[in-house]
Amino acid sequence: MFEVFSLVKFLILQGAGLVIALIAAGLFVYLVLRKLHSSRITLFLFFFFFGTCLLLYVPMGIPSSITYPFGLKTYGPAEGPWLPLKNVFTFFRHVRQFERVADIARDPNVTPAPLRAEGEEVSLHLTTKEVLAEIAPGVVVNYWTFDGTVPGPMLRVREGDMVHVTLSNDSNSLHHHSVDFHAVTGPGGGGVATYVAPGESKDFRFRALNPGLYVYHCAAPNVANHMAHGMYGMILVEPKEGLPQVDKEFYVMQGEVYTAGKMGTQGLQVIDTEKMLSGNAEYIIFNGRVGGLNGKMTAATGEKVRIYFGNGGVSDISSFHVIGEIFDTVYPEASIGGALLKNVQTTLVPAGGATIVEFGLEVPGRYILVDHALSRLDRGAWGVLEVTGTENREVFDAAVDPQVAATPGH
Ligand SMILES: [Cu+2]
Repeated sequence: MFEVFSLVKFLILQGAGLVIALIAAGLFVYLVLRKLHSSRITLFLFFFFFGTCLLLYVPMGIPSSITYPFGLKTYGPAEGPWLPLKNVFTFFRHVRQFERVADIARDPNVTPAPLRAEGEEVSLHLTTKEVLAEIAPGVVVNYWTFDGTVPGPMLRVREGDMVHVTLSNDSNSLHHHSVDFHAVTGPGGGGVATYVAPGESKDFRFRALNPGLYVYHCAAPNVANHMAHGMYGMILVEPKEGLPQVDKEFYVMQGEVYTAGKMGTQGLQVIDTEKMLSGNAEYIIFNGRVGGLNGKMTAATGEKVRIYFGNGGVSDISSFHVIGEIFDTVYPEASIGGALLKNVQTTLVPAGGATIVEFGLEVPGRYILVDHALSRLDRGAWGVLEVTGTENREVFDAAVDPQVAATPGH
C-alpha cells in the first residue's frame, strides 16, 4: 500500500507540471481557433491537437530532460547526491556572486620545488571555492574547487614531515567542504577534522609516514557529488632520499563531469546526479576542462620527463598512455619504495589513485596523452605534449606527409 502511495505521489509530482502545461496549451489553441474559425472546425482542430499530443506521449512518455529527481533514494553512509529543489533556487539567487574563472585548468607545469632543509614542520593552506567556468567553449559548469582550479594545487612534502593543514571555505560558498588526504594515517584522512562551513577555517596536523603520490579530495557528504564538481588534487610525499633528477615535471589529473545537458549543449549546465550514480559521464577531462593541457606542456629532445598523473574519478578507471612513447619507468599505483615497472605501454590508474611515469624524449613532435579507453577522447580525455628538437633518424625514420600531420587528431 505504501509503495503504491509513493508511486502515485511520484506520478502526481512528475505529471502535474506536464498536465497543467497541456491544459494551458489546449485552452490557448482553443481560444485562438475560436476567434478564427467556426465552432465545428475549432472542435475538430482542438481534438486533432490532443490526438497528436497523445500519439507522441504514448511511445515517448515524459521526456527525461524535464523530469526532476525529487525523491532519489540511495543507500550510502550519508545523504544521497540528489539535489533538493531549494538548492536549485539558492544557486540561482546567488549566481551573480560566483567568481568567473577564465581558465579552470590547473597549469600542468606548476609543481612545487622538490626538497627543503630537513625536519621542518610544513604548513599547507587550501581554500575551497565555488566558481563558474567553461568546461568547453560556451558550456559553463559550477565547479567546486580547491584554490579555484581543477585539480587543486599539487602539494609536496617529505617523508617524516609533520604537516600542518589549514582549510578555509570561501565565504561565497553555498556548501560545507572538507579535505581528506590519502597521505594521512588517521580516521577520515582529515575529512572530519576539516569539515568547514562557508567563511570558516579549520586545521589539523599529520605525520607523513609513507612516501608516495596521494590523491586528496573533499569528503563532505555526498562525497561523490563534491568530487564530481572538481574537488580533488594530489600531494607528493617524497621519500627521504628524494626522487631521481628529471628535466621536467608535469601534473595532470583525470576527472568526470556529469552535466544534465548532453556533451556540447551550450550554456550553464546543472550536474545530473542520476547520471553520476550510473557512471555515465558527459565529459571525461584532463585538468578540469576539454583541452585543459593543450599549449601548456612542452619539452625538448634529450630531456627526461616525469608525469604525476592522478584520477579524481569519481567512477572510471583510467588506462593512461602516451601515444608514440613508452614509459621507461612506472611507479605502479604511485607507490614509492616498491618495485618499479620498466618499459610499460599503458598503466592503470584507479579512481582515487595515481601513477608516476618517467620517460626520455628521443624524437621531436606531438605526443598525445590519453586514457586508452579511446572513446573517452571524444569526451575530452586527451592532452598534447609538444617536443622540440632535431630529427633523430636512428630512432624514428619516416617520411611524414605534412598535410596528414596537419589534420586534427594526428
Ligand atoms: Cu566539497
